[in-house]
Amino acid sequence: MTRAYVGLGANLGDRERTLRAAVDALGAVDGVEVVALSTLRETEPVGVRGQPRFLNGAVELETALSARDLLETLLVVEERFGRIRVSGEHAPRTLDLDLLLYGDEEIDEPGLTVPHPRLHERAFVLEPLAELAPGLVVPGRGAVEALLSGVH
Ligand code: GSY
Repeated sequence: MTRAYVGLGANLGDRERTLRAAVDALGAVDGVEVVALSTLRETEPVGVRGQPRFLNGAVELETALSARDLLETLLVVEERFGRIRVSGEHAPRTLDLDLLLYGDEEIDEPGLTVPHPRLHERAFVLEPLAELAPGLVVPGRGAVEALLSGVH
């Protein structure tokens, strides 16, 4: 079993309802157990202009799935909740599930980069991670609190 962390985001529709339903859907998958859900917080859009505010959080999982199978599961759940990948990665989204961490592994394969490549520079990801796992070390980057102090 591997401890994994998934980033949650939404800026369209009933954001809280969608995020909570997505977490329930993840917990219903064979080989995935939801350990904890962070606070869901409203955040200003980062790196995109003219978009609605996001609701962001993170979920801590214990999983028997490989990182690749977990990623595929996230994509299936995103699609189930209406994520349509049309206008590139900067379009508003009903649901965004990002694989942030998979144990202490560093993976760099086509379509699968763990830790998530922008995790260390995003407060909207680091804050819920620090809430779930104080003292967590992001492989290759360092302690989550230190990363967080660098983005504030
Ligand atoms: O990568 C996630 C999508 N995203 C977000 C987000 O989830 N929250 C905030 N606050 N800004 C964002 N910009 C992008 S792109």
